Amino acid sequence: MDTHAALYQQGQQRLAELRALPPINPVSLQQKLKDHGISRRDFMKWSAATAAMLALPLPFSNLVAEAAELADRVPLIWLNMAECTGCSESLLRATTPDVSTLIFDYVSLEYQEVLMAAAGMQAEQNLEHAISEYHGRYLLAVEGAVPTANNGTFLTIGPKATTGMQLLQEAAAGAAAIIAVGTCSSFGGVQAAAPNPTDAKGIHKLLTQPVINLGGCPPSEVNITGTVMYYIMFGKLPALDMFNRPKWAYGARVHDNCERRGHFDAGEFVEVFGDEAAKQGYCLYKVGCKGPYTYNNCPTERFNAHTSWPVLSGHGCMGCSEPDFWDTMADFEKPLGRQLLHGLDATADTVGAVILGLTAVGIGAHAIGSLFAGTYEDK
Ligand code: FSX
Ligand code: SF4
Ligand code: F3S
Repeated sequence: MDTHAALYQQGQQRLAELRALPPINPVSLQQKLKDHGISRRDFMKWSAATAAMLALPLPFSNLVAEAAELADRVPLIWLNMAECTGCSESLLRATTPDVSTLIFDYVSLEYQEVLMAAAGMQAEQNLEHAISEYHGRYLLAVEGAVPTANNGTFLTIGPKATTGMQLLQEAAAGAAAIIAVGTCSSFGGVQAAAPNPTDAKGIHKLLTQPVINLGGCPPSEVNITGTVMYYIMFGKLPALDMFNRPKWAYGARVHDNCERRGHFDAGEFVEVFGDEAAKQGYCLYKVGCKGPYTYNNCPTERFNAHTSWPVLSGHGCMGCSEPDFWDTMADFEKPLGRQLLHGLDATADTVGAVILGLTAVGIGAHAIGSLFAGTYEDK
């Protein structure tokens, strides 16, 4: 049996198991869609687009649709550690709710500090209840890095001043799968930037279970929803890259799908922000774009209900989905070429050719990336 047929069968089996569980949400997804004026046709279009985004062939769109309808059978606990809440914002950014945001509204979101009405003791009780009631069944999403210095006391949460470290351990113990939402939770992010006074860490460094890392500061709402959908559909992790990021989202370089790539290849660069070249939409490499070293689907999926992404809005990619980007990708408005390609004395005018040359001899950006992000495996 080919792999897609086997995967389809796995999905069918998983969804049958979920269907046998009682619904947690009293209102069905169909009703919710109807209430928001989203037609069945739009929903099926969304299902087909989601299947395509997950690199699955068209027949899988039926599974996506069914998984969306069963999304409330998988309880979701979302913890906020040390971060700016941009990940939650990214998810909620759509001005008019589209299917992705509605599904998030529909999943059984048991605990989410930004969205829930409860506060104080009540919030804490909700969390304790969800952890014990759904032990072994819930999906755990964690946003933010975990400060570990001083026994974790740089971050305490709730009325009992539980440290982030403790809370993470307690919630992770009963989780069926764990998603690190954003670069902070995946790799430490801005909290872990040098000199990292609180010894902040990505959650995988504190856990023994596998963690799916969704790099991005913040990650797009499609990468968050797509990952949740994949888990609901198959009950397992998707194929992951060397930094445990889903390949369907982080498998290609920003640079390779960028709409300004033709200008890069033609040597047409913005020299300073606001110049004539900027007005023409030329390449932003010389003003610091890190797209050649960054893996993410921003150019194809974009943000804010697919409306825009950093390069389209006129600023270079900052490499925000890569480990340690605050330290390794800075200065954000200067090319990295000189530091990276030491010895080659690459001027910004020739660096395009140099990067292309390296690719041609088989040294891809992943290899370059791993030179300065190689600490990932050291726990
Ligand atoms: Fe902020 Fe999330 Fe950046 Fe971090 O995003 S957008 S600092 S990845 O944890 O809230
Ligand atoms: Fe696009 Fe940046 Fe690559 Fe230029 S360097 S083509 S702006 S990703
Ligand atoms: Fe981040 Fe670059 Fe995308 S800065 S949002 S990975 S374009």
